Amino acid sequence: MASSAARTAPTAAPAPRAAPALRVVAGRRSHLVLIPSYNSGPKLIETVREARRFWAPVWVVIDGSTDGSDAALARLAAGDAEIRVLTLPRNQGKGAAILHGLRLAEAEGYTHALTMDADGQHPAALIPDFIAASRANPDGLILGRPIFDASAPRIRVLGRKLSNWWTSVETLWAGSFDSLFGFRVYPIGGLRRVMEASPWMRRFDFDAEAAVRLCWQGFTPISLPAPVRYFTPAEGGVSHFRYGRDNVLLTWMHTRLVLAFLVRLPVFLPRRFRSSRR
Ligand SMILES: Nc1nc2c(ncn2[C@@H]2O[C@H](COP(=O)(O)OP(=O)(O)OP(=O)(O)O)[C@@H](O)[C@H]2O)c(=O)[nH]1
Ligand SMILES: [Mg+2]
Repeated sequence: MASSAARTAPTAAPAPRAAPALRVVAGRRSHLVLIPSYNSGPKLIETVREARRFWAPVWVVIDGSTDGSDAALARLAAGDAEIRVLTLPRNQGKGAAILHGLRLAEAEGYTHALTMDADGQHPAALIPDFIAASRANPDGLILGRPIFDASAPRIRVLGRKLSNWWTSVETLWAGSFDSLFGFRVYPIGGLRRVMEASPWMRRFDFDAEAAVRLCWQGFTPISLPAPVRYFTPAEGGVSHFRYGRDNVLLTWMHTRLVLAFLVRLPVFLPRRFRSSRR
């Protein structure tokens, strides 16, 4: 495996203010893996087992699941003190599930969370590399850049190119990162504050808006490649993406981000020029 430093490509963000200085306290646990799950089927157990091979602790937020996947997980967690299951009684959305986990993690002293999806699409073997990159850059936002194989639906790959173009504009080309990929390491306090200041970012609009708003706050986006797989239903693949509903949500998200960006442009532009001259 190549070293994380070799893959790390920091880029300057148009920050309205300096990023809050984060310190990773030696000897204390700083990073956890956080998995939001809504009706993920048998892939949930596989995902959690894989994540545990590479990290401890692993927390799962069951987001009002009704498919019974939480029962099998409870059995797995009963035999492993490093797995914690948090349960939301009704479905609230991916962003809301992550926020729930972040608040508890912060209360227990964690500074960073690696988020990954529960459907087996993300490469658990890269957890240590991503966390190493985060430890080397505590004010960084470590963003997976998906490497698709032939299993990826073409329309989804094209759709995210459009979303990526918008996030590039909204961050004044601060970094070429993927706006929608959920395999990331977030600074917990920064993300919690950004989310608590917004009534949005609770559902499928979470990933892109979180990255853009953290860049605006001065966190440096660092993009690392990560292979992604799409499983067929026969292989246990589950997706809750709905083309109509979720594209409307994404369009509205970029509309409000562009409006907020335009308001902040007088602050961003000078900073962007200063950082590109360095
Ligand atoms: N869509 C969705 N996902 C949720 C929700 N709550 C938690 N999640 C989790 O968020 C992650 C992403 O959901 P997916 O439906 O796979 O969305 P996606 O990965 O962007 O879409 P695909 O590329 O089609 O897989 C999974 O781990 C879900 O279990 C929710 O209410 N809706
Ligand atoms: Mg998925």
